[in-house]
Amino acid sequence: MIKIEAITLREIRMPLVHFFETSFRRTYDRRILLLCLHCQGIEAWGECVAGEGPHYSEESIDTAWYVTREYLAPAILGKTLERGRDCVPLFAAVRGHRMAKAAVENALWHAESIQKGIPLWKLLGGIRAEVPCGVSIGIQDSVEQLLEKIEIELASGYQRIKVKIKPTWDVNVIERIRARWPKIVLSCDANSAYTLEDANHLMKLDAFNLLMIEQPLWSDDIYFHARLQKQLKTAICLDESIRSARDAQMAIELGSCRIVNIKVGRVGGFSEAIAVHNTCKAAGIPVWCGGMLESGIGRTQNLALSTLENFTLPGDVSASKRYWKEDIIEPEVLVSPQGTIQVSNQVGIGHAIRKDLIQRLTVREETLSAASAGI
Ligand code: OSB
Ligand code: MG
Repeated sequence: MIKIEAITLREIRMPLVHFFETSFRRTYDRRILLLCLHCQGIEAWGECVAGEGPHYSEESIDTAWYVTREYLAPAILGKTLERGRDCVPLFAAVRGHRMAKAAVENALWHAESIQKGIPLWKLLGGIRAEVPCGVSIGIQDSVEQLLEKIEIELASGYQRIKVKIKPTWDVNVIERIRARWPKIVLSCDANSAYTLEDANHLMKLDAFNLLMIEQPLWSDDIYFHARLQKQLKTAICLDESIRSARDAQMAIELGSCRIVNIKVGRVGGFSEAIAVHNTCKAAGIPVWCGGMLESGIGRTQNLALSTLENFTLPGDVSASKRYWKEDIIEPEVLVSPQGTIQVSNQVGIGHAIRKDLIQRLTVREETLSAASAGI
């Protein structure tokens, strides 16, 4: 039983070791919303993966703060839940805001794993303790810089390289990468930078033996991706478009993709992420775990999810040091020379949370209790 006595919201600021550029935005510093549940002596954590602004999705850390304070926290404060997933029906009256919901739900699963004295990954139903990893490399100022970065990541052992593309940084760039490394496992991610009118241009990518092309078209589209997949030899992987198991079912039935990227924040929490995983597994569609430049808390929760059976492709789960000079967990996430991460067998997320460091990084903090919520 988990009794939720109070919820602390806090915003931390963490500068990225290197800027990260997608087709929609370049980011230098992260503003991260962390959430801590206080449950009769248990402190359980969640990370909201919403961005600084509404660019990847409609949500931002400010909308998540608002929705959590006004709607999600009042729905659970003072209540006693048996399992983490029991919050889902309590949040049903709030439409969307999946990243906000996920932060709360994931913290509840963390609480449940601590209370049961087991690792979070086992509570989720994971079956492997070693997770294969890939990296996502943003758009750089020059192709030379990108090649240099790829060289470093390959030397670290990463099993798959994914590069971000956009209309002026695509076929030309992939061609250069393939000329240098004909055999590596390579994919690209457009973050919705194209339309169907670009189909002929995108078909040029078929020459480069890519593992997949991620989210080429509109972030809310499933139907037109099916039209594009019919023309492309390369597998399409959907990211932004898949917000639920029902979306995954639709995409699979229409033939919109052959691979699915699962981000636990994008689909609204661990229970929906498991449902997406199961839908894909039943249809023979492999999945992998996406990333959102998470701090150690979100990163270890992604790792826990990646231990489920159908996560057969290397995910965007990579070492803490690729993003942060100092991570907020201890030990930080480390990657083996074979490009894998060993998942901890300790209770909960399996890493200690550096509360002193979190406190120093905090720029805003608010604690909600049953009394403050007027319950
Ligand atoms: O589309 O996968 C994406 C980061 C921010 C927003 C969207 C995406 C990404 C990444 C980064 O690709 C993956 C990571 O955290 O390493
Ligand atoms: Mg993506």
